[in-house]
Amino acid sequence: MNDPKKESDARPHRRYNPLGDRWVLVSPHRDQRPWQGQVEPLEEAEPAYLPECYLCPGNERVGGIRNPDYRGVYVFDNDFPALLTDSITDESDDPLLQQAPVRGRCRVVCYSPKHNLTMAAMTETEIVAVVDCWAAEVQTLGEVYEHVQVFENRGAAMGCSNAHPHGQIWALDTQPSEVKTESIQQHSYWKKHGRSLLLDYAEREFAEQERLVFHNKDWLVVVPWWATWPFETLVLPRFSAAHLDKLGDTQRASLAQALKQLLQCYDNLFSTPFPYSMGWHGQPRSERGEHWQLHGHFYPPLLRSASVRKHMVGFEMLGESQRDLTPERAAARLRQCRT
Ligand code: H2U
Ligand code: ZN
Repeated sequence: MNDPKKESDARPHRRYNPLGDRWVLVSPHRDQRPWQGQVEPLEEAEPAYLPECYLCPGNERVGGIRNPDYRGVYVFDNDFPALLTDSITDESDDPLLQQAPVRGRCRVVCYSPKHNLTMAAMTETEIVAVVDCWAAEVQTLGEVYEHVQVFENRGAAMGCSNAHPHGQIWALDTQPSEVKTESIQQHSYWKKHGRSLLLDYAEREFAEQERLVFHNKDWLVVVPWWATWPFETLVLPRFSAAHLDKLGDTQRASLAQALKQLLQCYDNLFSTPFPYSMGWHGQPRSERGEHWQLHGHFYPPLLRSASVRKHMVGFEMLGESQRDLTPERAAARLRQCRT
């Protein structure tokens, strides 16, 4: 009989994402196709303090508020929040033109006062301070809001407006679509198997090894079986954890180590500050039971060099996501970039 792993390294197939309930088309035979399209601009080195940066200490933001002379992590209310504590009152369940109110709060987190620092270059102690800030925000906002989305857009390729190391937190009184799907999927897996989908998945990936990028005693970083972005990764706790605020001190320290290692691999891969969108999914406020497991998603757009990115267009907009490079090969390439 053919070895299915060998076949999936050379022939088209689809893989299922049980967390997101969707399929991805994998076309490994197409990995070497030529590229003559758009190239991404290279990012230029910047100084540790930039007078015109609205996130640097002591500078005035666009709305007129001045940042304090902060020395560590600094978090503030977004001056241009996508969500307000106020929403519409004319809710409608019209089957065609449905609308619903939404209330929330948006925050901005500066990881460091140094404009040109990246998380990969921060010390593990400095990264723990960022994790502590995320955890504190998840805890306070999670007492009021259904879902707290911690995320970061890094690099111009991901539409990030500013190189200063920072992320965002949007808290809202409902589960956004991606989170709702993950709630449903994790709950139905729990009902069927009496176990956590992502704890089972973490065990499976650790046993198989081939999609593993980094691991320590608490965390795994894998290119998931169902990855859609070329070098997408999933950060998985190897223990049961509902959300960031539930992590103990040693788990935060080992997470800082995992994040630093991953981000170094990313930056080394194409010898460029790797752009990405990343974010944490944890248990929403109203979810009960043990099905929900904390995890981090990294979605980087680069495909084959610092200047060539993947575009999710054509068949991907009209059919489903598609990739050429297999997750196994992507993981092997990231592993080779470890320092
Ligand atoms: P991104 O670079 O990830 O888009 O984040 C920048 C955020 O900072 C963005 O949400 C906010 C923007 O609304 N911002 C302020 O809150 N104050 C400012 O003075 C400028 C930008
Ligand atoms: Zn700055």
